[in-house]
Amino acid sequence: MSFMVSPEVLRIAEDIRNMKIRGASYIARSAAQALMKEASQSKAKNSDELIMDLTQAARILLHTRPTAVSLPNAIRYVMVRAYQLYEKGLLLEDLRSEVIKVAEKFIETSKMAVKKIAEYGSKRIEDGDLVMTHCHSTAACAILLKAWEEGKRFEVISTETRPRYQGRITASILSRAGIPVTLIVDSAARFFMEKVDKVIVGADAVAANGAVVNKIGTSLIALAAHEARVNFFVAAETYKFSPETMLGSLIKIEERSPLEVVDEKFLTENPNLRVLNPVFDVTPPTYIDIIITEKGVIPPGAAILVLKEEFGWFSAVRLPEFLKF
Ligand code: RUB
Repeated sequence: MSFMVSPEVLRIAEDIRNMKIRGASYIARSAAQALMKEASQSKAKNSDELIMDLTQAARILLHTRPTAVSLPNAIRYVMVRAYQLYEKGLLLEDLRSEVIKVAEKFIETSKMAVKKIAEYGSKRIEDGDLVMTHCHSTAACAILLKAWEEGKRFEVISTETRPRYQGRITASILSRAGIPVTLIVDSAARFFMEKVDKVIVGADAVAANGAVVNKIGTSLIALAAHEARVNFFVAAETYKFSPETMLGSLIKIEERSPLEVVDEKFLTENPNLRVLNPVFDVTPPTYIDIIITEKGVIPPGAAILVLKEEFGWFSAVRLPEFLKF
């Protein structure tokens, strides 16, 4: 029996955990890539051992970060097919190469989805717009970059996104492309909202009722946008929709170390102080105008239909045991 996952899988899992690999779509593609590495590098002597090695790799990857639904969905995409092929009786080398193909297909589909979202989303950007965004979403950035490439002229406000400052990544990417960008502290979002024409953010997860889970602070920005009657758009590939929420599961909100917020010295000097660091929040569907997916633009209320099309009504109960948290 082999049951030793490849060092590449452990490295990718660690990079997801410590956020060297971050952002829901990059996390999903990296997980698929890790399974691909496992398939190609596993020392399994037969297909039984290979499927066990893949399962172990999948389990390690699943427990790296809890909120981005793209991660279990990417793993489900590869592993459900891997199990089907294994049960069909594929021999070791055939199973190996088929799993590699499936993982490659997921990565390709994910990249295409972002392209499509950029196409659909850029149509919503108009000349003269002031667009606010939060955190760093490759899908939201792709929309803005596409619109700029198409010749639309607009400005962007990017929140810095405490405590990890992913907003600086957004500001840097967009401004390097020539887009005028203003970087603001997160708490200034409402101050600027009256001048904003639309908000575009990404998503880590979309629930069956159309609620969107994204970087902490997103729901406050949505609230401010709602108050100011500013459109609030979400850019999300369909593999960020959570089938588990069809059966009432709640999406787990990741809590990270207080040391991302304050330093060790501050904690030692204030021993009675508690610092909490939830890194995502839930924006209710009532504050969301549209969700831009690669299949088209939908109102949040149609999230359940996307889930039904992707996974079927009873998908969650059919999940393989190892994918259940
Ligand atoms: C990133 C974040 C992004 C979504 C969407 O959080 O909240 O808005 O993941 O990103 P973190 P994308 O930095 O904690 O991973 O559109 O690139 O999938």
